[in-house]
Amino acid sequence: MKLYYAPGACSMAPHIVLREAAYRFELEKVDLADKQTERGENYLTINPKGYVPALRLDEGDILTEVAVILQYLADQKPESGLAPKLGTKERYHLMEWLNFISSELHKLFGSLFNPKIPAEWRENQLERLGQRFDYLTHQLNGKPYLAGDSFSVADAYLFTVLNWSALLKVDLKKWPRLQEYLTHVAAQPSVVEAMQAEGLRH
Ligand SMILES: N[C@@H](CCC(=O)N[C@@H](CS)C(=O)NCC(=O)O)C(=O)O
Repeated sequence: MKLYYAPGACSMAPHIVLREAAYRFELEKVDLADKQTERGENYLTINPKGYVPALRLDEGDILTEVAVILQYLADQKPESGLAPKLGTKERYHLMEWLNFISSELHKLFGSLFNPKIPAEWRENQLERLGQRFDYLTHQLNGKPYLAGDSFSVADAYLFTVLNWSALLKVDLKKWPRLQEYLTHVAAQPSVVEAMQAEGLRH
């Protein structure tokens, strides 16, 4: 298996899960500006959508979209306990979280990466993010993890996007539970290793 990634991007979520579930895998960095991989391949021939992550399966085909890759990885190793069994009510709740993180957090944060974002629009996006943070704070009250008592693929994804706060100058002071959650998940060995491998931490 090979994960195409960019340091600190949303591809870090499947990277964390690959480590958490003890997969054997390779990493290949992608330069998102010129769409070249570190081995000199045109990334558009691998993922014509041009964004990371992409996972090359051992059979050769390519899987994309964070929420789908995460579930694939969890389902191939059910013993890892990273997602409830397919078809169960708990699994639909996990999917609910993955969809929320993708459409309500990932994409809202994503717009803040654009250096051309007008100040007024940034304020609007921050206000909407704040509403999502209020909801998350409520949901994480008294719980160590997002979707149950143990770390799941939803935590790998939530950590990855919330971790952009510092970089994007999104102040989490109003949401101490989220800051606490970030600190707690950051200490997870799979997260430490993924961040080190991506050059984000010593
Ligand atoms: N819908 C995609 C979005 C992936 C995405 O937004 N990737 C970003 C990094 S976090 C990216 O590669 N952006 C570069 C680009 O779109 O050219 C998914 O869930 O995998």
